[in-house]
Amino acid sequence: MRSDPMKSAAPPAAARRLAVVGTAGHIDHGKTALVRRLTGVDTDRLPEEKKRGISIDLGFAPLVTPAGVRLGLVDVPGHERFVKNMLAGVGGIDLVLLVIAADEGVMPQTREHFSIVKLLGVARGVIVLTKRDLVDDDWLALVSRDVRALVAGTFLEHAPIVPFSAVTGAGTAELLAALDEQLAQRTEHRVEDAMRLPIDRVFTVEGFGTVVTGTLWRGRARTGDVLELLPESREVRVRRVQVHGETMDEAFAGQRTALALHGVERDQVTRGDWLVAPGSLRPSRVLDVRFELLPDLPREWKADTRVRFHLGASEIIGRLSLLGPAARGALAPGGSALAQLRLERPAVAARADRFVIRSYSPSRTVGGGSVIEPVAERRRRSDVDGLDALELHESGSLEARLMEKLAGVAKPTSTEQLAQGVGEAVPAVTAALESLVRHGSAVSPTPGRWLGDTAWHEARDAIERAVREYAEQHPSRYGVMKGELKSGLKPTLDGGLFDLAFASLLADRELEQTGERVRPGGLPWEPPAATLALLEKLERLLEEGGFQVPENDAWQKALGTGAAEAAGLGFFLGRLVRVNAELTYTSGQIERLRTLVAGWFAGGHDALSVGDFRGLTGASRKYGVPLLEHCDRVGWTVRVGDERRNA
Ligand SMILES: Nc1nc2c(ncn2[C@@H]2O[C@H](COP(=O)(O)OP(=O)(O)OP(=O)(O)O)[C@@H](O)[C@H]2O)c(=O)[nH]1
Ligand SMILES: [Mg+2]
Repeated sequence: MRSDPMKSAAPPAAARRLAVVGTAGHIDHGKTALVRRLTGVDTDRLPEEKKRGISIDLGFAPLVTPAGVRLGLVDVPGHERFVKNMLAGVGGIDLVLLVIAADEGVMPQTREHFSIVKLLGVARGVIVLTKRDLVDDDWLALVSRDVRALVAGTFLEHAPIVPFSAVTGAGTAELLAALDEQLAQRTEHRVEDAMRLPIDRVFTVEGFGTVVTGTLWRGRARTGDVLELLPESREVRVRRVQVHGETMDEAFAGQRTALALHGVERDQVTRGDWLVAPGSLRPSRVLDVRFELLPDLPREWKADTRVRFHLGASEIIGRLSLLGPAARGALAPGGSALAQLRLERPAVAARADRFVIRSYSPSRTVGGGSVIEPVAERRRRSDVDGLDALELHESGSLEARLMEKLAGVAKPTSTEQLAQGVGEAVPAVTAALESLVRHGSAVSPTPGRWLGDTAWHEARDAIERAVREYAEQHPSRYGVMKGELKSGLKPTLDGGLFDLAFASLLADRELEQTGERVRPGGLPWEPPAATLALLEKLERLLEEGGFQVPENDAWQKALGTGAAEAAGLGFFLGRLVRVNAELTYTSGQIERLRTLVAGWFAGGHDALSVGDFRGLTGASRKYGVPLLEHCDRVGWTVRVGDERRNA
């Protein structure tokens, strides 16, 4: 069920004018006051927030910048106990407002929040020195210098620093201008990718049931869309889409989005769950990652440690085990290592997702990193096998990563499966695979399926070899039966791949097929003279007694070794005919039989009995019955009671 396409779809141009901006900074530094000054929205809505005068959970407010960019502002709490909530809000933001009170300067959560946005790979930001009204110019200059030192060598190195006062409004215009200037340089949202939204709030709305909100990370969400709720893997349908309280037909990546869902109860969803395009992501408790330890930690990091893993709006407890050389020692501050996360609950991750790691207790941010393999196999820490592949998967080109996925897979894999395996969108993966095919590294034996070049050639070689060997071992047979060939190769060759490789060998004339028999292409077939001689001898034996032929075991004994071979050749050449399990005739005898039967009916007879048949052919009942049944089978006669009629 899709909404009217004429009504929906703000063009992608409109989607380009969307962004999500998050605050960050120490408690009481004026984040909420700043958001209120810019938007008029008080994001401290909870009674406890009002009572204590601090933010506890996330707050949201819309803002249209002077340049017309529609922003969703996410206001985060600064208190060290609520960093967890802060983390749930900053995933997916385009820009950070690093808020530092001019009177207090850089404080512990200034550093921690700054570390978090760095670890999450937030690409741009504006530094706001709030409470400008409380300090003089000299002090402001001093604090500015401190801040420059803090951000030196980071993504905020050249970020504008805007002095601001929520009380007087000083700096508002400069702040908005700085926002627009920074947003103009940001990378575009992946509107066409598979939809993905981390859920940061869940509530119910009278008449609409369960509503979830989050920053739409990728893709679009439309009324009527069927989505998958993960990690539960529950199918849900979008009943209504809202952006900042306004009902829309469609929301795009880069928007704060509220979705009313059909198919799920309020208590079946929690912060940290995900909504994704069905089948696009798989939950897993085991992930392979690149882990980076913060440089300002006071001590080394142990190789196997209980941690809190933060991705999107989720916090999951688990163990982080360093892999490879680091597994035997510890990681020094500022270092990085391949690592495996083994979590208590499944995470929903994609390759290259950035995450944050906090120590279990006391909770503090210690590092983070990026996901390499979102659905990994458990491995022992000391196990170094496959670490090369993991490194390749981390930083290799898309082509190299695809080749790595194709290697060792003995049947064609779909584009979708490969895209999931390498964690990239289908169009990019298709293009890379096509380029691999052009360079001869991969093949597409059927549209939309792919195979490494090696596996493909191995499959073709295996078939060709089997056909050749059969032809050599059985020179008197035209070739191997196709079914026998396929089942013989089955243990090592996937049936679907056999069909594709077989068809391509026929098309290339590497093989020739006659009826069900297959032999090497371009190799003229000549049955061995000895077998032919034996066949002629058999034909003479069969014809000696008119229609009263010797039974199969009789002539087999008479001919000795090679009898079966000779008979097989006779059947293949059409010189012998099997009438029943005991009786074999030559094609000449069967031809004479046909002439006699046709003559009988042509002579004015209506019916042919077994007695008549004996008179006609001189064959006793023992031969007459099977021969007449043969006539029925091939359609020369029709049986009516005990008699035959002309067909
Ligand atoms: N004089 C002055 N006071 C300010 C300014 N901005 C905020 N304040 C005051 O500082 C206190 C804290 O402001 P908030 O905006 O709640 O601080 P916050 O950063 O949101 O705090 P948390 O969310 O708890 O981390 C409040 O009493 C504000 O009135 C400012 O620019 N000038
Ligand atoms: Mg606040």
